[in-house]
Amino acid sequence: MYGSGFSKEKIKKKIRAANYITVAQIFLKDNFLLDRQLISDDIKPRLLGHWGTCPGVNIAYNCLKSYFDDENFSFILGPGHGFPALQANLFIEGEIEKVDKKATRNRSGLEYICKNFSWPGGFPSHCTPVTPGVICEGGELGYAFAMAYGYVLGHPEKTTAVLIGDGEFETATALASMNLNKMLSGKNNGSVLPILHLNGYKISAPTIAGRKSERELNELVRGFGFTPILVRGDNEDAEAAIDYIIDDFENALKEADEIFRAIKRGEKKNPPFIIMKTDKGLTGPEELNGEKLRGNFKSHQVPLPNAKTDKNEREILEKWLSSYRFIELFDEEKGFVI
Ligand SMILES: Cc1ncc(C[n+]2csc(CCOP(=O)(O)OP(=O)(O)O)c2C)c(N)n1
Ligand SMILES: [Mg+2]
Repeated sequence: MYGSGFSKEKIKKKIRAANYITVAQIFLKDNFLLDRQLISDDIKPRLLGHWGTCPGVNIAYNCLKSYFDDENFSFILGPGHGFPALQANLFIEGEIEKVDKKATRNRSGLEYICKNFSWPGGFPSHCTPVTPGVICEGGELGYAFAMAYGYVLGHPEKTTAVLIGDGEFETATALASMNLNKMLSGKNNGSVLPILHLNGYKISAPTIAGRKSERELNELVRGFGFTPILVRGDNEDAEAAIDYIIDDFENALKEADEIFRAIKRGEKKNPPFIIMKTDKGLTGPEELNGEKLRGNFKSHQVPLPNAKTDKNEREILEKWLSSYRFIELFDEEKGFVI
């Protein structure tokens, strides 16, 4: 039923490629493959988008898709503001090209995707039904969890993983939905795998879950009838963080899978609930003018807001983009070499 193709090296490359395309969508209107040094004209005139959540989305998406590789698996994204990440992954997989002939997986398609993100007449800034596989207008947090349960209702063959932000976890709808496993668990329905993205921050402040001790958060999750499983990538070095979190993810998914199978056999078990701990804006710039960006609310939207006019910010952006070594992963004619 489940794939055995969980290749860490491949997942790392996919995450690097998705992170690069995420950042390129937010900032660039030209020079998408960094053929030359970034200049002001390469930067979009109005910078929009939400970076902070995206690296976590790219990690979860690629670990899950590598583990659950069958048609009965689906992924539900709570933070619709993480659209650049979703779009990046769908582009890499060729799903955008299926509905939009210009989104070819070569240089011209990459340019098209990046230039038209949050651009007049182009792609939106949040998930919307024009995106393949999306049925809801993104922007209002809280419903993802309930949707996941609705999706598997009466479909024991289905598994869905639902990613919710720790800010979203403060909404009434998401918190009330924590009770749904009491009604919808069991062998007649499918399996829901909630993943709480514990990046510690919402728009401009810390989250309550982010300030709880590990023990207190685990007990909260247990109290709702789940089995908490922690995956973490909060090391100082971004590449090391991703390395750790992929290993943790693989173990967590195996554990979750075993619990789901036991529930399907009719055993009484509390379903799994993954807590994914990462820095907000992981792999992004660490600081700007002495202010912390990575692992802080300041990475929520556009972390280098003056990249068009400020040479220093532009240089940080160029270093940031280059850190993904995208050119090793992409052939401008043949597309992705991952
Ligand atoms: C119901 C609702 N309330 C408020 C907002 C405004 N809003 C947009 S993003 C955001 C923060 C989300 O934080 P979190 O869920 O932790 O996501 P992160 O970006 O940290 O992954 C908020 C409050 C919203 N979109 N929907
Ligand atoms: Mg958050």
